[in-house]
Amino acid sequence: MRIDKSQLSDINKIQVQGHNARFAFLADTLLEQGKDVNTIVQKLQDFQVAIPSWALGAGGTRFGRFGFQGEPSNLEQKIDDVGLIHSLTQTSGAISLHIPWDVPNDYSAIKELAVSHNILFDAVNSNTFQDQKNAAQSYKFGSLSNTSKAVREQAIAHNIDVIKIGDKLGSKSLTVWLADGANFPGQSNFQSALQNTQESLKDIYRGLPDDWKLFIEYKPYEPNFYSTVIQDWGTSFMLANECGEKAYTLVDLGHHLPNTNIEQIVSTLMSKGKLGGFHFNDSKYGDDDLTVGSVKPYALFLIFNALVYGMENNPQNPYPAWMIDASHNLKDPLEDLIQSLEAIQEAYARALLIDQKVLTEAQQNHDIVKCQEILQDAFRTDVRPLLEKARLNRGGALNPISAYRSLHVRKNLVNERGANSVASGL
Ligand code: PSV
Ligand code: MN
Repeated sequence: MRIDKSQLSDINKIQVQGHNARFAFLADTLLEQGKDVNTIVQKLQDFQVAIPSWALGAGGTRFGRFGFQGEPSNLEQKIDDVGLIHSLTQTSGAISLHIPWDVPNDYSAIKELAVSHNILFDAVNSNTFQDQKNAAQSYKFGSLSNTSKAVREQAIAHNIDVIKIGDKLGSKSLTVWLADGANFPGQSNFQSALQNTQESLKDIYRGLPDDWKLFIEYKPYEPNFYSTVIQDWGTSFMLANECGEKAYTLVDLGHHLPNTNIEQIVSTLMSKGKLGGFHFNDSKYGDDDLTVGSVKPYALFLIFNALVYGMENNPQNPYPAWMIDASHNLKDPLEDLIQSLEAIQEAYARALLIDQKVLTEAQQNHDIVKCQEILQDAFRTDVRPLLEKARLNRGGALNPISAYRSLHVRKNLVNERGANSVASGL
């Protein structure tokens, strides 16, 4: 199924009057405060978030998986699904592949399909947390950190293969997330595990094309519950620094212990020019992979404040690669992703409302009350008309969820793919 712009403009026609009134009211209010509405809308139009191929099917837990009908069962269908979300939201113009789940059979056909949906290939992800059929070595006791040289070499070679696959598609970055760690005290030697990981990452880095980036993701626990080799941003930062200037830290919002001050981590990394990529999701306890903004929208807003500040003030930091890394057990995965995209755009728009100059002045005067007022005033603003405007300007849906439902997207997908179609992935 494809959604064309004329279908959306028919649906938008019914809603546009309400939008115009909401937008005019907000634009006037913001104008009175001296805010440049057009620039904000343009920034929202330009903001694109990659969708990971593994989030298009229903996620599961170790207790079970409740599939969702009409899931994409191959790479072509996954790209089609991202295309559907992108036509509605106009903010998901990229897909992030996981290898070996998403190895293309016909590269030019896959590239053409992506172009037809206006979709780019974002970072490619390697997988050394599962054993592949007929693999010579097992990752049961780790991959890049393994005590066995043969295992490390297999994992390094896999990462180099992933780079080659990504290169053929036009990707420009490799994300490495390692499950490596220990489940029990005494199981492994922290120093040699870290040293092995560093050497393995350097080998991968040597295989990186000049215009590529290496993103090193961290996570405190799971699947190992005693220790993880790349457990926190400091470890990732140190590894990235040792690899070289094309290596960066990747922040996944779910990969922090409860109450960690993620906005401070973001600021530190950006000031050092080392924040390469960003995975959005929400969490209550750990790597819960919940819909973005569903649990802690204010924390997300504060993180965006740090990101906006960094994007404006840290030329040493590259423009970060944005991706959603979430999945949901119960909802329609596409509706879940649409909700996440909306929450990301909302947090971004609110952060753009903050007058950084006035905030800096208040900070310098130690006017804490004013600082808080500035942040909360932005957070309390209903920015949805700005998001609607950005979508409308790009030919998307004023209200993506209601358009998705009125076009019966899921029903169509089930008809095309069958009720029992299952997606591969996490
Ligand atoms: C596992 O925690 C994980 O969700 C990481 O966040 C990676 O980005 C993703 O899997 C894909 O490997
Ligand atoms: Mn992630």
